[in-house]
Amino acid sequence: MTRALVRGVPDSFASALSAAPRDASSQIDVPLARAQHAAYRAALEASGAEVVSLPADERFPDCVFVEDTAVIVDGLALITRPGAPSRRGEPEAVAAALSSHLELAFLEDPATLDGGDCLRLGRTLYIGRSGRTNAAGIAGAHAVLAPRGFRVIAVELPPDVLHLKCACSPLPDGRVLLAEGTLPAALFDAAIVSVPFEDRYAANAVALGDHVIAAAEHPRALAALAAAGLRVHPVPTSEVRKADGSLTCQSILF
Ligand code: CIR
Repeated sequence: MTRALVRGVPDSFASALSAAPRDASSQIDVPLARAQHAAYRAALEASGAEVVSLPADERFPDCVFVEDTAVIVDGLALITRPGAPSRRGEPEAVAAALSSHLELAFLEDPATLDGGDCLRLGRTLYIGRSGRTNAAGIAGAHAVLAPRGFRVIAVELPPDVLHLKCACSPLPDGRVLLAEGTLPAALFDAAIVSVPFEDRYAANAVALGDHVIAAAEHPRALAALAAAGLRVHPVPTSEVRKADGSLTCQSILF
């Protein structure tokens, strides 16, 4: 059974990072964020995952976004060094939780890498070079993964894209969910399920077997996923979105 590691929403989530300055309309409602996180956890369970929960840590406003702290491949957790300095302490508790299940590998300064920049397709790991993931981070991931038979492909991201998986995410059977007008489909050696550019936020979805957890606010994307033969679990995302987060970033599947 797939396990999904999640982490609670701290009170300090109200001051989570976001690229745009927070104004009156983008204040985070923490109780609502917690309710949406509960819906997310329920969707993981309905998709067949066993949910493993770590407590929130008030020192880290962004700690709910666990995906950025570890990349899982074949029994190994590559513990990251997140690109945002305020997030550097987040991996410690995640590494401790994963250590009883997986072998651990680590990245060293000056490498930075966020899990949200990593998309695995078969034996290939696509890694976005972004404001958070630098060339040393990609080289560090390559050094760990190449001996295990993985190919690493670096993808240059436009400055307005936070993470690679803001534009695309892996689906079952090797397909890729991709927002039109973001990255070239030819980048991936895979069948593509497209969402319109206007719904690009919904190109970030969590695939588990033939289930997919997707943003409830994007009915066209939900319809595209259903038409692709997937069992769709819509989850509300208004509060994580105010912190530049989405759905894959709230869990680590292992
Ligand atoms: C950040 O800026 O780091 C968080 N506020 C959002 C991280 C989202 N992570 C992800 O999409 N993998």
